Amino acid sequence: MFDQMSLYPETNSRRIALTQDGMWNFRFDPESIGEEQKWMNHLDSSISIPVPASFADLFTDQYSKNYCGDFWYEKDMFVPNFEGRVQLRFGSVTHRCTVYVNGKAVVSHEGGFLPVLCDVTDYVNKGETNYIAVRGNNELNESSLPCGAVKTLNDGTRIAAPYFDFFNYAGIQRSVYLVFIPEEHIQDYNTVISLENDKAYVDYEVFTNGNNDVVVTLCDKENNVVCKAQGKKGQLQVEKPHLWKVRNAYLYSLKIEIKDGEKLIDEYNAKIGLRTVKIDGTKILVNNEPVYLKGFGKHEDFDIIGRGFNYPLVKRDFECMKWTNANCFRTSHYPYAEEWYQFADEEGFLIIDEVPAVGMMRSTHNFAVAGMGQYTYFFETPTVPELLKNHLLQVEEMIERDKNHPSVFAFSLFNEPETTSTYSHDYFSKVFERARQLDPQHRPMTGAFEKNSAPEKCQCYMLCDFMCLNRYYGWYISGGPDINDAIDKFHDEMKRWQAKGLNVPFVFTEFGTDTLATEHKLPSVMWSQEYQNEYLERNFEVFDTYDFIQGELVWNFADFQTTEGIFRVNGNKKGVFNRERQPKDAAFVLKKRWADK
Ligand code: BDP
Repeated sequence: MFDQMSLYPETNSRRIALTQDGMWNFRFDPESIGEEQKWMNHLDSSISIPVPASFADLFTDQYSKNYCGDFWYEKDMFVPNFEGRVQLRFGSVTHRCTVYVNGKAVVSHEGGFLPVLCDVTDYVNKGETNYIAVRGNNELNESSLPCGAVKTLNDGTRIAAPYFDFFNYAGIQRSVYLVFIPEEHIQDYNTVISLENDKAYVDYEVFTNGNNDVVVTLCDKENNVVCKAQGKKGQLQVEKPHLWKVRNAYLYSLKIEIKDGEKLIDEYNAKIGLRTVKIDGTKILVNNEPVYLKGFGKHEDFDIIGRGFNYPLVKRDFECMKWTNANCFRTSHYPYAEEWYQFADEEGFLIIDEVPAVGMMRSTHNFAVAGMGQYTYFFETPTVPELLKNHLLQVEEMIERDKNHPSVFAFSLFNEPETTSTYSHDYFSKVFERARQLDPQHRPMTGAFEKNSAPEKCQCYMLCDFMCLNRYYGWYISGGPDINDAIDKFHDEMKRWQAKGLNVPFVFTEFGTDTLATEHKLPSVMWSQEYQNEYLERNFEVFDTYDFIQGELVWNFADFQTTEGIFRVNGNKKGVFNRERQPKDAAFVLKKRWADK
């Protein structure tokens, strides 16, 4: 339980959330002199920059785009003379930051994809303008998540060398709120749902920092009171519940109040969905009914704003996903802005929520090395204890933030690490153990494995409640005219998994081809739209052969930006949609298949 960490800011009769999005002042600090020169008191020679947004694609020069190091944001912020505690909440600052208020450091935070919360009550002057400064940093190393390195060019310029295949976007990429909450307040809550006969039970726990009583009220969509309970811990019973169903969601509102007799001390209004999730043999069950996962691995990625949060983009992405008849996506390769999960709750999408544990393989070309069977050591290096500390921290923060979303049905604790050594087993055992302790809903835990994690070699598959495989048979392995060989190899691997008799569901969390929306060719060639279609159809043949395969999430929903290199044509083009969210031909193939799958 983190004080307020998981509670999305809201305005109600006891709380006020004021957005601080807009233009902030900004400056790069390549020599890291800001701290010494007291930029937290005043930022000279700054420029205006929008929040939320990644800074990289706002500029027209190389240096700013690829900037790697410290950077500062600052803002004069009027703090009204409202009652209660004052907090500043950043949806995220990538990859790490220190927040200063009126020149004083309040909080430092590691990790670029989860909220940064600062209690600034003792630092602000209410009824006045206050000076807020943020020192950010976007360097990559092997003890932070995601993993990578910093490369220094001959002229001294430093650039990021990610061990992962997406652009190292950074900045204040999500919304910022100034929040007022009462002194005695709701800090957090847990809900656990169970179903029996025609009833749903919500076992809840509310955490507060005081001793007054808690009242919990569940209302339906029309705002009718369904049931009430009193106490910090208890159970709500719902007769004839409207279940939260996949692609047919129903959300109840859960009002949590702290009361001193009749006096209302604090209030928080959440949305919850009544649903259960379970793995039963090779089936994924939602409300005890089997679900086949159809959808995508995604990125938070768009032209100009980079990884910056943007409501219209969320809306468009959900509309496109719905149009393809999808029901699921993975937040590859990091937890997304909270608003994505709120939409998924409403739209009935399932989410595999992924921690930013990507790049845990010493290679900048994971995707290529993966096919070659080469050992890419990682977990025997001296930075591992520090990495593990960060990994556990991010798992904690992710589960704390997302644990009450009905859409989140599983947590993914890694993407494509080295998993063939006993070191990797020791490392991930600790990560899984911690994650299992933290999730009140006991959701399935998993991780996405690349091809080196073969059935005979992988030391980590046994940690997972269901298996997630990233496979590129017909792309990185035996592509183009060799596709028949690729499919033989694919069957061969699946038969070897089958022989292990794991009795768990297998989901393909990645498969796909780079495809240029401009290319058409008969017969098909790699990179043409025809090849993407053929590749998908051939992969489906394999999926449909084994009944333990219970899901297919295509890589990727849309084209996205990556580091430059000979493997990428202005980014990764494996999108089923292009970066502007218009369909390639493959989108129609999926729409047709998923209509009756
Ligand atoms: C996998 C990675 C993913 C890449 C993808 C690809 O998990 O991040 O973008 O392959 O090569 O290695 O397109």
